[in-house]
Amino acid sequence: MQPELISTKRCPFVQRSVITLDYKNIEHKMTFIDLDGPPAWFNEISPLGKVPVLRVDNDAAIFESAVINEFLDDITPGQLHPTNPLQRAINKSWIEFGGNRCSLTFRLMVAPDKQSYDAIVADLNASLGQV
Ligand SMILES: N[C@@H](CCC(=O)N[C@@H](CS)C(=O)NCC(=O)O)C(=O)O
Repeated sequence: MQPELISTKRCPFVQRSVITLDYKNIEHKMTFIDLDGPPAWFNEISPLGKVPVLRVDNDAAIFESAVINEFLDDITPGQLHPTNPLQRAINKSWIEFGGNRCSLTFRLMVAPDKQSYDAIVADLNASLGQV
């Protein structure tokens, strides 16, 4: 059975799981929900009430985009992570870094005013400098 990614439009965390699904050519179903009024079934499978959630075999649900991506990598050929433990750890460090930048991107979308928006843009630009 195809995995099902529970999503909302314009979520940077969902996007990184979609990138992994596409990169690894995994057939999947996308289900979009409204986070302002999520359906009851979503609250039952999502412990934090956040997207993305990956439903597998219509039964188990995995949350946290980085963990979803690691699972998708594990179940398909051609590993995205290096096998060398040190290189693998460095990879995971940058994944963590990326997740924090996803949070900034999300905060950008919900910034209450221009001043907050500009401060987040400055943070993001500084991050790109670090990369
Ligand atoms: N660390 C989580 C973050 C997911 C997240 O914050 N998603 C946002 C949408 S972009 C969300 O569902 N927010 C709903 C809420 O906080 O109630 C991940 O990587 O999946």
